[in-house]
Amino acid sequence: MKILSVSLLCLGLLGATGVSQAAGNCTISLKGDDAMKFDLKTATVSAACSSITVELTHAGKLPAAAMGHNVVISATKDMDAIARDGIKAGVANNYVTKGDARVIAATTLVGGGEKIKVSFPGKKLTAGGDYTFFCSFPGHSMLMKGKLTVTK
Ligand SMILES: [Cu+2]
Repeated sequence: MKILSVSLLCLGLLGATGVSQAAGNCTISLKGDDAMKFDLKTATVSAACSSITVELTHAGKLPAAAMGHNVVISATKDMDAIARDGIKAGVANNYVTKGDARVIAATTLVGGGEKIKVSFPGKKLTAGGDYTFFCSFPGHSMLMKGKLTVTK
């Protein structure tokens, strides 16, 4: 009987930890560099967050004109078209078409040594949906992308 109650307690603790992690994942923190890479291939956030913050740090030295980075979040199926249209929108628009309804969130462009962040409501995401974060600087989304997992 004693063993049973100890196991139940352990299960209870594990359950509580899982829940608090899901509710706590309201930040996506990414680092970009001069080698056209993000430090993460995956990130997880909760659709229950009233606000999700996307943070980007450019840890490199190159200026935004040569090696600028941003973070765009969209449904995975929309990524290629958003990136293509973003090239037309140009650097003045941070390589994101103004008012593009397919874009769930996007930071502005940063160069080496700079940081940027943007926030959006968690309700713009659906738990279990297929989402991607990527950089829309011309050519970068080939390498600079990752899977965004959305929990409840
Ligand atoms: Cu980039």
